[in-house]
Amino acid sequence: MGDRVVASTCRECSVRCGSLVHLRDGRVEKIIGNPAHPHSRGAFCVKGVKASVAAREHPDRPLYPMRRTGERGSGQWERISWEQALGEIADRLQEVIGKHGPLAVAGAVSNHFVSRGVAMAQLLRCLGSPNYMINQDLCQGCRYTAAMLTGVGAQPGAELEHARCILVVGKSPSESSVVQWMHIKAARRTGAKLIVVDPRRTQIARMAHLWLPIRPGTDAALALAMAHVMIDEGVHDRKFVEQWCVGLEPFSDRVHGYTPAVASDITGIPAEQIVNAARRFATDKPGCLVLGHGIDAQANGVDTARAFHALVALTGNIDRPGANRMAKRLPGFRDYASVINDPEFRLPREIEESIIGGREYPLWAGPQSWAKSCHNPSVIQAMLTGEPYPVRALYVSGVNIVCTYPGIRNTVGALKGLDLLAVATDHMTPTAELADFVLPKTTLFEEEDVTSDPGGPCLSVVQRVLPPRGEVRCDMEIAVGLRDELRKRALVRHEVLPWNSHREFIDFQLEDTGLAFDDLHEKGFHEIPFVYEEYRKKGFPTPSGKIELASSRLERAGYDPVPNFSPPVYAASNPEFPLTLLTGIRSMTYHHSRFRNHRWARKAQNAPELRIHPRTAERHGIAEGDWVRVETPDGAGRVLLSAWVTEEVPEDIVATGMGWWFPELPGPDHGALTFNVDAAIPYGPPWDPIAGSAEARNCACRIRRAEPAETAPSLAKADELAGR
Ligand SMILES: Nc1nc2c(c(=O)[nH]1)N[C@H]1C(S)=C(S)[C@@H](COP(=O)(O)OP(=O)(O)OC[C@H]3O[C@@H](n4cnc5c(=O)[nH]c(N)nc54)[C@H](O)[C@@H]3O)O[C@H]1N2
Ligand SMILES: Nc1nc2c(c(=O)[nH]1)N[C@H]1C(S)=C(S)[C@@H](COP(=O)(O)OP(=O)(O)OC[C@H]3O[C@@H](n4cnc5c(=O)[nH]c(N)nc54)[C@H](O)[C@@H]3O)O[C@H]1N2
Ligand code: SF4
Ligand SMILES: [Mo]
Repeated sequence: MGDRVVASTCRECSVRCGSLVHLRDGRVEKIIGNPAHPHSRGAFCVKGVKASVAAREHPDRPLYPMRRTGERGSGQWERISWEQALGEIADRLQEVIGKHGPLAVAGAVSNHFVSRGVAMAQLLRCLGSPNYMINQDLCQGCRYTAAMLTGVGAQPGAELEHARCILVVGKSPSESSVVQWMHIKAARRTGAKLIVVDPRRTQIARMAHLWLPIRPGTDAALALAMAHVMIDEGVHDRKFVEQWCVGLEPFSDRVHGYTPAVASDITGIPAEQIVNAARRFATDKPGCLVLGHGIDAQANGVDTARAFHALVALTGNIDRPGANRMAKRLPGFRDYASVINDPEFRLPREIEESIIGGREYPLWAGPQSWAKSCHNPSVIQAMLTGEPYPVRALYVSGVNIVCTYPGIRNTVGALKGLDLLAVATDHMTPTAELADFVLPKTTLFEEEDVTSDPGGPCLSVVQRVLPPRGEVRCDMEIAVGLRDELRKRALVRHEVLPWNSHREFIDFQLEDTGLAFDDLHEKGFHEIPFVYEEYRKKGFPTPSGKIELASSRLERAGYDPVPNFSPPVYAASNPEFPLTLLTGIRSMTYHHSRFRNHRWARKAQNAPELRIHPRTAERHGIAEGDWVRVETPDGAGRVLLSAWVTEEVPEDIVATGMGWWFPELPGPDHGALTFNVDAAIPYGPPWDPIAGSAEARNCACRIRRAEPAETAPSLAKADELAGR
């Protein structure tokens, strides 16, 4: 491969920026943003520049399949061939299925917006198991489920630039999305009004015309009160609502009780600011709503998102220039989610109904659901208790569940007790350390892929620019290899993984578009013309074809069809735990648990932070950089974090990131049990009644200064281990 520049897509995070990969002498010389890319338009971040190169070249990268030789988690491995690894995994699956049936085999993957999600779902479906876990219950699951129910599946996209008013709720784009951040700054420069709802004074909050510092977990009350003002003052878009919405009457009845004064008591935001925000969003048009992860992964997450969707509906801010865009697809293109939902690739209904969580969360896990994946916390319980039925084998790919699921002790306990744990990964994570088999995976430069990008809208292409190192394989090819071994043992009961390579899968995705993969290589993307107001022809994707302010699907499933507020768990005041802990603040150099083994990232941030107000710090005798023990009411809930004294958080809130582990600390957990906030947070109930999400973002806590941890993380030691 000579010197050249390849147009590709960065996939180190879900933003998926178009990239230009500069190759010289068989190496990646540099990687930059692609200004021509319709979605990202040149935006790029430090992870895109550094992480893909570091991940490919990492000295500790697993390059060959490995079998555990010592106790589980002892870190003793031997190299084996792919044939041995896949054959032995298939043998162990055969034993588990023989004893407990196919439902006892589960999978874990990050989500089904990546090709590994399809590979995982279809591999398990081959066996007759619907039980694969995605981490969307911790991510965008509440927002997606809400979108399925309301019909407002709308993304802000590039329309942000043309918006006159932008309402940003629980989103910190300066930390989490370079693309949205770029568009919002551009809109702000041309005079767009910016309203930000966040308990934290984030960078975007500092830029806002109106910052509403809300009590965590109370956003539904704010949205319902804003709707109250709009309807009460008649500033909503009557024509749009009459033509395109159903359920205005019951919705109006519901918001009647949510006066600005009532919502002010709940949210802590002055009533006049709520009125102001509502008037602005209803009259400074067009407007865009940006809903972030700050309102998701909460026990009232779906209703919160639905309440905000109602504001988009009431203002008619949808699929118009400068408003929220409905996702557009290239006709004929098969994206990952459409494959998972295609009857041709699904399991018989009675099997889909037996999924763990299907009965409790039919709109999340059952055949009618958005996710069609199982209820993760219940799967962890099933591994531990055998209820509702045993789960004895787990195949994990592209997710580090020990470090990113709440309740780390439970996860570790559950994994340790399994009959089989196989983990496919590109680096040794605390999850992989507990495996019986580790399967080495490709990194970005070694893979190819094509995805549909609603933000663009466009197809984005990932190109293979370097040969894979060692014997690494991509997800689809691992799944295909395993399928073949299972077939030899007559374990493939459903032929729903028909491809034999990733390229075959890509060809299948493009088959009905008239495009060939090779045609897309030059530009690295394929733009789709954006058509506004398509709902006039197609309607909205709900049973009524309209935006449902009262959801017919919820009503049929026996739920309250109209969104409502319910108080967050931490608010049940417990004087022993007077502070609220916010988790999951994004860090520019990390992607959740990833890059903790990369020097460039550790140099930027070397310890998990606890953001704490100066007066709170003083009251507790805590100074900048001190280790702080954070304890939560959950029995096992405690963690050590490093004080970062800042006025960005109010006095009664402390805030932190997520995902920490340290390669230099002893395995298998590598410090995750001590330093990762998910060790302090339970994955247990209460769960969102619709999506089953646990309250992973906000939690009651208390803090005290701790002595320096004996096993403190050390960059020098990490270097030493990595042989630098
Ligand atoms: N650099 C980097 N970028 C990332 C990621 C990463 O790991 N690193 N992860 C990616 C992924 S998968 C995701 S899901 C996104 C998440 O990114 P975002 O959607 O931006 O969400 P967060 O950063 O988790 O939280 C956003 C804000 O919500 C606030 N918040 C917390 N609780 C509440 C609440 O109850 N109400 C309101 N209104 N606000 C609240 C927090 O203070 C925070 O400022 O980032 C993506 N981008
Ligand atoms: N307390 C708390 N917990 C949270 C959150 C929070 O805010 N608070 N946020 C939640 C959110 S939003 C999310 S999305 C999850 C994230 O949870 P995870 O998905 O576990 O996050 P990562 O650490 O990014 O990725 C895990 C693994 O995926 C693999 N991987 C990553 N990229 C690729 C790839 O391109 N190809 C392949 N083959 N493998 C890859 C790597 O092996 C990596 O170790 O965590 C959730 N957990
Ligand atoms: S934001 Fe950064 S890591 Fe995410 S896709 Fe863009 S360049 Fe890659
Ligand atoms: Mo996420």
